[in-house]
Amino acid sequence: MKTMKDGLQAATKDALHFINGEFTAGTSGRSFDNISPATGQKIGIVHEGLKPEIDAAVAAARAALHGPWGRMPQAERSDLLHAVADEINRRFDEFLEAEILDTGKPKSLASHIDIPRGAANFKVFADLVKNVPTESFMLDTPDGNGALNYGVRRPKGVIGVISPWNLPLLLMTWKVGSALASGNTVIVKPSEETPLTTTLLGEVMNTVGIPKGVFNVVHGFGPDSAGAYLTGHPDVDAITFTGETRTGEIIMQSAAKGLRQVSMECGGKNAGIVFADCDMDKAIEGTMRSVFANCGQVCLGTERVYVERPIFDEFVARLKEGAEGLKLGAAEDKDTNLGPLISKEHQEKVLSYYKLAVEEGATVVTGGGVPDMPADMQDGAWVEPTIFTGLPETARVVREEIFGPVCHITPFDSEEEVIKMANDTEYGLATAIWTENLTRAHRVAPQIDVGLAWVNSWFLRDLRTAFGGSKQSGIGREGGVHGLEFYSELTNVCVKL
Ligand code: NAD
Ligand code: 6OD
Repeated sequence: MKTMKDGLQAATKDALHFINGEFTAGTSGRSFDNISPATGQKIGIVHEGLKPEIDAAVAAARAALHGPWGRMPQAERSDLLHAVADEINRRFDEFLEAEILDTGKPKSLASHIDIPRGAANFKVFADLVKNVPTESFMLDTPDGNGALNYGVRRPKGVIGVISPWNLPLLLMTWKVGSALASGNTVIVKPSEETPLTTTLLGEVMNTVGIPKGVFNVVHGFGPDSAGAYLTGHPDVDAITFTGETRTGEIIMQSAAKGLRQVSMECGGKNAGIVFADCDMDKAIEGTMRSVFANCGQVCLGTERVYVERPIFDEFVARLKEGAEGLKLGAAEDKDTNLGPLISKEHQEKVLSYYKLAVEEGATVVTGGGVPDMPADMQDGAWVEPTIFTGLPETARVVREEIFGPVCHITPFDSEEEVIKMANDTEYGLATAIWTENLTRAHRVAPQIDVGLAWVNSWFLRDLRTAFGGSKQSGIGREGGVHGLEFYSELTNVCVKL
């Protein structure tokens, strides 16, 4: 395993685009610095792609659809995707190091979630695509002979993938795995904050023999940069996006031209619901993770916690104790369980909410500021894990997505009241319900207007199931057969007998 020092040296190599199987700096002549969120130091440069790079990537992806990839039998394609997963696992330490450099997240987290899921996302969809049937119907006809209808799935074509920075490899491969398994070709525009693992994946694609042009990467920003050129490109057949709701709205406008389909996985302001009949140890452990994991930068994370009044004080005291026990520090330190935020800009945003909470009248149970860090990390994007209480449901801190290691805890008195409070949001991504009364769990879960409802767990993922959100948390579902539906065109063949 390389040390962080070696890694820093290695990462000073440029993050290049990957177009038609070749690494290239492109022709824009533009680049920007890749900054470590843990130290504030430059760790490399990233080449910025503009229209020419997107045009080249789209042309390569289109050509690949008509080349060996398009002609390949499904089983062979699935085997290649298994090989991609195996190669990610073989180069596990390199992916881990790249992800840690870009995000500063604890190694313990990235090695258990980000990198293994990066590999699993290829295996699951490679297997699934071989086992999902399509519909068929016999139709009566006046002559009595009937007609046979059956569905045939075809790749949708060239897919634009726009991914965020919080779980860079995991969220990008979540889309790419499903898209490639369905026979499409892709152009990925990873977040400008986290270019490294997506770039490394280009090497993996070449090593295992994925044909040129099937997987392309163009780096850059959103507006007036690679992101906007990709989503506005007329030869991109569909766009899959994960990121902020406001960005999703802009991308939908681009996609409207030419009626191109979108899949949107966007923001959340998720409620945790803790009933007095919960197993308190489980509820605290789960809520600690759902609030603070990945420094709170998880779309599924809990930012609003509702606790039934008889256990409110005990719950708040125990969550406070947990938050104060978190260890912020270097990614490779095995005791570290909280990393930095992704950037100084995001730090400013989170700190502005910490300030706003106080202005809105919150009680600061713990945190609320910038922690004291060792000298080499003082320029990093660190914030304290934070808990607030005492705000009304109308407070901005209770309504707006913060995306940091922070929650607000509110007491409730009845099931009916908490369902109403949980649903009083413009978002609808996820909830986590804590109760030992499973009848209650089955009754409450479907009444929360979200795409994902966990009971006595959080972020427990079966990749065969539907993933996505309602209201402003997204459009559509990916995962399992739902992903295959988005990434395929279904032709109904009607044969008159
Ligand atoms: P973001 O919307 O700022 O950026 C996401 C991606 O969109 C980046 O690659 C960015 O460069 C690109 N982009 C920005 N403007 C664009 C434009 N005009 N055209 C094309 N591309 C553009 O989001 P972020 O800050 O990277 O991620 C955090 C957000 O993502 C949070 O709101 C979080 O809830 C959400 N998120 C949702 C899910 C989910 O599955 N629902 C998962 C992870 C993150
Ligand atoms: O687990 C997944 O497949 C997934 N899309 C997780 C999203 C996490 C959001 O930050």
